[in-house]
Amino acid sequence: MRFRRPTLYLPIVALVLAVAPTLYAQSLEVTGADGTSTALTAAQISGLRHVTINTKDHDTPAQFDGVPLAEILKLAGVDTGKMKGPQMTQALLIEAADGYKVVFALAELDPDFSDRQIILADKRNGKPLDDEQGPWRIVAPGDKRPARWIRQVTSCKIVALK
Ligand SMILES: Nc1nc2c(c(=O)[nH]1)N[C@H]1C(S)=C(S)[C@@H](COP(=O)(O)O)O[C@H]1N2
Ligand SMILES: [Mo]
Repeated sequence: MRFRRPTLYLPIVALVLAVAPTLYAQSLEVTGADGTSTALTAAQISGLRHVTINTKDHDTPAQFDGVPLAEILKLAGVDTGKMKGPQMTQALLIEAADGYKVVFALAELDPDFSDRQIILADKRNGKPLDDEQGPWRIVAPGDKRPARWIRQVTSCKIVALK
């Protein structure tokens, strides 16, 4: 009999069940203006173009690494660099695991419109973000208050004003 020793395989089953929700949570849903969604894994996100920002986290100097939101827009099908018309009333709605939400106007995120750096950060001072903040957090140093520095980001979606 193959499964005659539960003491051997039960701990393995328990471990897989314990870890599965965490693995599942570690994907980021990106949705375009047409409603098409893609789930990006942590590995896919770490493969995207990253930048490093030296800023302050509250009053403490901190370095963040992350993906410019312009890259996320491209994945959502936005042709950055040629935005006009309807895109001037579109925004990126970013949602977190606790239900917190923020928006950035698309024009805030396109390097042709703005020199602001706004990133989906995955590292703080060289280390992956902890569970309270990560795996992804928005870092937007140009905001004087950090209310849009949304922690535990789960999805990014293009939305339009009607
Ligand atoms: N997911 C999530 N992110 C969030 C919030 C929140 O309630 N949920 N609060 C925001 C507000 S109002 C502030 S001031 C900062 C606080 O950042 P801190 O937790 O690093 O101090 O987080 C922002 N990011
Ligand atoms: Mo806040």
